[in-house]
Amino acid sequence: MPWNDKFEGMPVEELQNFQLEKLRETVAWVCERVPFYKKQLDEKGVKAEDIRSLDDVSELPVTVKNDLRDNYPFGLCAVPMSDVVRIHASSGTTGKPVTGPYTAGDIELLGECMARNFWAAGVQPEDVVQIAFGYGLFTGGLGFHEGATHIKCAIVPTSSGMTRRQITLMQDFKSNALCCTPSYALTIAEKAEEMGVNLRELPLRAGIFGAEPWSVSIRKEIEERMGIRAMEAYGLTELGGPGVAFDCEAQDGLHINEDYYLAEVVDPETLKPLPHGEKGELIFTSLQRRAMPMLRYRTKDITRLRRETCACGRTFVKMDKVLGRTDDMIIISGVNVFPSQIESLLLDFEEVEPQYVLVVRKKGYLDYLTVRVEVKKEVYNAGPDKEAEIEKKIADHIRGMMGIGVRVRVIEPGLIARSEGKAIRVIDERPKE
Ligand code: DLL
Repeated sequence: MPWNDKFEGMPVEELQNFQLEKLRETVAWVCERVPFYKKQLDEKGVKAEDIRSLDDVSELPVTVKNDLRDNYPFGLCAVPMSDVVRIHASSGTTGKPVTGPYTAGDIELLGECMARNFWAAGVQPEDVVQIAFGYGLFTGGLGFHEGATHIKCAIVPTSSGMTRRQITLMQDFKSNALCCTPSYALTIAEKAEEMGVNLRELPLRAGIFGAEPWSVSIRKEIEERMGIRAMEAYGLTELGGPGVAFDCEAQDGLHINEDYYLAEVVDPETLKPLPHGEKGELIFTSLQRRAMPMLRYRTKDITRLRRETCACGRTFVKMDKVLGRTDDMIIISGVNVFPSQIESLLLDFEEVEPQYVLVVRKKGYLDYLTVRVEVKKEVYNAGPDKEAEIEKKIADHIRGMMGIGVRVRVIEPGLIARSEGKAIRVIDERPKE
């Protein structure tokens, strides 16, 4: 049974009527309160009452990260500061951070969405939940905290880092669930092995991981090493943090919290809506957020949507695991490549550790890719001939599966910096335009 059967199991038609009503409300809300949106809606000649069906969402203006930056910090805020109870932010790699203000109702919404995520992962009120996402401006730590609070779990708010202590607390407090980035989960697993702690023997049962792309192979690797089910969370600061979409027991795509978010997939070049099943850029309109609602926010994340009867009984539309981002796509010999595709091919080899970086360089108009991947200790110790053999095997496999030539360099285990939050998987040495 889902956490909130009324919405999670609502018949699709009823759900869509609900979305339509909330969409109109949101458009009216921002039109009255956010000059940036009023101007754009006026220019397009769209009013809330003109929206007759969900397809009409395509008449609304899109919002991009730069709009948030240009209006930093609170230009897109729809409520006075007296109604704001919390402000999160994401630093990103360039420019000003993106702000995420919340009303008390927005925080409640975040808690509800995250409770659904925990519940679907089998987390119960009597469970001890260790939250190793960063607490602070990042939405991960406190976002998960809200969800576990709704369920009334015993929360261990470790935040990220101090990996030895994470493991000791996991043993001492008998944590049943762990929440962190998938790359940090691997760091924890590795450290536990080093400490001689068998995580599989601990009461740890479930993990909820997210905030960065991870392949199905990494999921299996984590499940295997920790003896848990590895579930997923997806979200972004601009839409309120985690809690946008979550994994159910079927582990076959993430259910989007459709009572709170209206999802579209569009062609990233033309912005033309794409039918379900086709891959494109994911766009969200928030339906019930009040402090900083977003109309058609372009996530830059690439995925596809599926509306199907899920084994779990939830009716919410599903998105596939994020395949990559429009901005981390590399074009090698004319082929679009996402780091996550390479990741899953690397993990087809038993000899490698799940630690790699992709180095992208430019020569003329072409991008060149070098894959640096750690190998297991015994393989590394076997010497250069063995290394060369594996490098060739991996490069051949990538060529066979993706039709691109890459250079593979196997490296000593432990050489790649371990992640405590979002891992850096791509080093882009191409000149900036
Ligand atoms: O990462 C929110 C979050 C926290 C989600 C904890 C899940 C768990 P931002 O820092 O704003 O917010 O980064 C958002 O991270 O556009 C995706 O590119 C990526 N991302 C988030 N979740 C996933 C996921 C948080 N499950 C950006 N799979 C998004 C792949 C993800 N990418």
